[in-house]
Amino acid sequence: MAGELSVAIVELERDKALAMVKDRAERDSDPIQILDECRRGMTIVGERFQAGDYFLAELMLSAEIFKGAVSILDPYLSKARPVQPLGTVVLATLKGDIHDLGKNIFSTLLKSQGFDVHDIGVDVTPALVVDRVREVAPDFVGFSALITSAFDSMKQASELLWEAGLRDRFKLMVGGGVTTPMVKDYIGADFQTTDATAGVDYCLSIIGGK
Ligand code: B12
Repeated sequence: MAGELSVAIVELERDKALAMVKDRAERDSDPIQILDECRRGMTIVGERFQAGDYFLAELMLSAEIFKGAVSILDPYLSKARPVQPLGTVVLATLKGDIHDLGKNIFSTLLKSQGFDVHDIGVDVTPALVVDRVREVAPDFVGFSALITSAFDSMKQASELLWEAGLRDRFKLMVGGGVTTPMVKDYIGADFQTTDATAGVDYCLSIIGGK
């Protein structure tokens, strides 16, 4: 059953939802649990959209509420971060896709575990990915996808990274609601998931094995 916070997000009660997030965070509740309740609300909003009960305007409003919640929680999640980063991650949503809620959750969870995250945003060109990877020299690169038409941009980025001689220096991850093991193979990634926690566990396991 959805909690009070999830319901406030589903009902698009922005002020109420954000006040609840702030209040719970200040009262020392586990920020990851609060984030998870917000995510559950977003899942229900997605279901209503798919059923035709909600339209784009409602989706956009819920996305704004979610972003507000993440920015309130970010300092609480960072409290536990170690001084020396565990590893470096470059994240992007590729050309043709502007969805970023899942990417932002993954970024927040990675930061809470002590990773240094370079988020280059949405609708990112493959060439920009190559530039940032060359500049940052990350341990991991993560692509987030919610639109099937972004698969080709991800594949192109992966190919350009090989051509630039950079691809064997990091693990390539792909995540987001529309991704599958077949998409992973198509773009030549090392790991695929639709669960941000599994992505964090993967990064921890690779860093732990180094
Ligand atoms: C919210 C939403 C929007 C919001 C996006 C707000 C934002 N800032 O992101 C808005 C309203 C802007 C929007 C716009 C559009 N949308 Co939209 N949208 C959705 C919706 C309802 C939810 C997506 C979401 O945020 N889910 C919640 C997040 C938390 O889940 P997630 O991304 O999977 O992330 C989790 C994991 O996958 C993981 N993860 C995510 N990324 C990564 C990356 C790595 C590396 C790792 C390890 C893990 C990881 O972490 C998260 C937590 O576990 C979906 C429907 C659905 N049920 O999925 C449609 C959906 C994705 N949209 C869709 C469409 C078509 C559009 C539009 C084209 C609509 C239009 N006609 O204009 C435009 C997009 C334009 C574009 N070029 O991108 C379609 C895509 C169809 C397809 N297969 O291509 C969907 C599936 C709806 C549908 N059934 O038709 N949308």
